Amino acid sequence: MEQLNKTQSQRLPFLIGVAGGTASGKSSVCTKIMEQLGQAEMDHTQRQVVAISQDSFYRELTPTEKAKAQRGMFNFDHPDAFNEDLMYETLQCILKGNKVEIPSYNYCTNSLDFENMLVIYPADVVLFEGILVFYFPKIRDLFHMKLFVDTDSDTRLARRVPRDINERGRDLDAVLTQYMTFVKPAFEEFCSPTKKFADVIIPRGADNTVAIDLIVHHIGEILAATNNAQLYNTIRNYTTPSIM
Ligand code: UZR
Ligand code: MG
Repeated sequence: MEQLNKTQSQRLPFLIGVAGGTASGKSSVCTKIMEQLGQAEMDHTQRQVVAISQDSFYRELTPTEKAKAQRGMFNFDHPDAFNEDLMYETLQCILKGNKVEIPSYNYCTNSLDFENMLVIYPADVVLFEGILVFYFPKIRDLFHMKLFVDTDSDTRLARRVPRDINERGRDLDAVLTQYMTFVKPAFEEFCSPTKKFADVIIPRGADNTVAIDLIVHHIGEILAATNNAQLYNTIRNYTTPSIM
């Protein structure tokens, strides 16, 4: 992680947490928010809004755990599967306006991919999405706004099955066994209770265009205020003679 110069480090972001069960549409909600703000096609270094996934903070598994994961016997839906400290430190760093690098996650190998690091440039709005982003109190307290994507369990399972088979290299039996053994019980124990911490609950996820429009409108106002403040500072620095 790198310290940036003063101008960049003054860009202190508004941090939004996006939680919800597996396949509830968290990433899609983030993508829609970014698209509607005209951010999706923008160059990464220029973006005012960025999205990060909690998947980048799975902790590295021991060889025994890796073997379990290959057999679908490792619980990736449990809070212990995550590196809480790294998640906290990284968000702190982002909140201070610094550039950070985080690994991507490879679902086929169940491991972090340090070869393909994601560079997160300072932005005005940072979306952090994942099943358990509101679970850890220390991390929960960092968010300025908390969204919970609330999609029916059967809809989520119907989405999760083809996704795991097509994108994450699993077979049907393994997907269903893992769902019944780990995903569903962990959702009920750890994820669903965090809904009460949300400021806004989005029923039906990314299909809920009205909720997304409202959120986008609110973020748009934050961005406008930030842009105005930056413009004001630039003008003030330009017109105020420096006193030595
Ligand atoms: P989303 N997950 C995997 O399937 N494999 C991994 O290596 C790491 C995570 C799953 C995890 C969880 N559970 O339900 C899901 N399992 O990713 C969270 N089993 O991702 O929020 O995109 O559904
Ligand atoms: Mg996801």
